[in-house]
Amino acid sequence: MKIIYSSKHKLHNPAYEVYDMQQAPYAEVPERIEIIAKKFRQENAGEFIAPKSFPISHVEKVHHKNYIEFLKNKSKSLKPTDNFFASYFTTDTYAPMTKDTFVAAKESADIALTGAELLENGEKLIYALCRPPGHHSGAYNMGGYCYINNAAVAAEYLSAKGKVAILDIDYHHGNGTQQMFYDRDDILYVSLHADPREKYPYITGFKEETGIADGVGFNINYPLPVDASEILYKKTLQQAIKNIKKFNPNFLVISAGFDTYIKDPIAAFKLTIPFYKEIGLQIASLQLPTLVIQEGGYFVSDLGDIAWSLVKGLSFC
Ligand code: Q9C
Ligand code: ZN
Repeated sequence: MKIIYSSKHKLHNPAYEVYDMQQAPYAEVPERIEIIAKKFRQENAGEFIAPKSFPISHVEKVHHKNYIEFLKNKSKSLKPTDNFFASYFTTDTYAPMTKDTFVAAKESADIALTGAELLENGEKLIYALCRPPGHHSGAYNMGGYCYINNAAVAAEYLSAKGKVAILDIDYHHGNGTQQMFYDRDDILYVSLHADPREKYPYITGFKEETGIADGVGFNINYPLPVDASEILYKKTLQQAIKNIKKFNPNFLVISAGFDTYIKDPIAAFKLTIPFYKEIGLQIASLQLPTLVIQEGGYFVSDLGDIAWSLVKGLSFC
């Protein structure tokens, strides 16, 4: 396994989010990535590689240019202590902008692209330590701690070389990723997540959302009860894996969120640390070149152990 990492994510460290009309501590903290990186170093999980800088055109294949320019110019214009909530180009109050938000988000996308390029060149398993996360960011919006959709940027890059399946195992539906590829038959999006009637992002993630035009049948949502058990999760994942196999992709991108963990402070699934190895084993059974993109996960002290458990399963091919 190769691990793509940069310390630049630390530059993005918002002071607070707004929840229920009040300032609340920002859950998406820099320590999230540092604790996973530390665990991977301790376990000698693989070679650490710094990201290459890719042209912004790769990002603008899935995001609208006007949105990316706004993100870049507005970020730069802020004062070092600003925690700015945009009133457009955003879906919610969980993605404040700071002076270095664009710098960190672009670096996060470069981490994903560096991983995608290595996969293209024959690498079998890459772990992209992306932060900020991406799957709630759509063609022209930030939201839910996300600014640039790293998994989508990587999938778009890989789609030039073959068919791509995206498996999203974050607790929340990846509304941004779904939107970007909703009319495409060369990129399959499959997601397991909490019922959107009760949990963020609330308005997408229903099983009736199967794609439009050429994309019909290439978007598969598995909404689950907000407190889903390991047994139900395992059964549902088996269905998801079966559908990915049927699609017969050349590459697999995993949107790996660890907010499905039993102790996660903002979620309620019941998954335990050893269960992530089971998830990894099921994914590995596909025997595909696999790019893991870090998404959510907020019980910070256990994120290293969760990631390592997943990797132990993934490496078993
Ligand atoms: N007070 C990701 O996992 N809801 N984003 C926060 C908690 C926003 C999650 C409410 C959830 C966004 C990448
Ligand atoms: Zn999430």
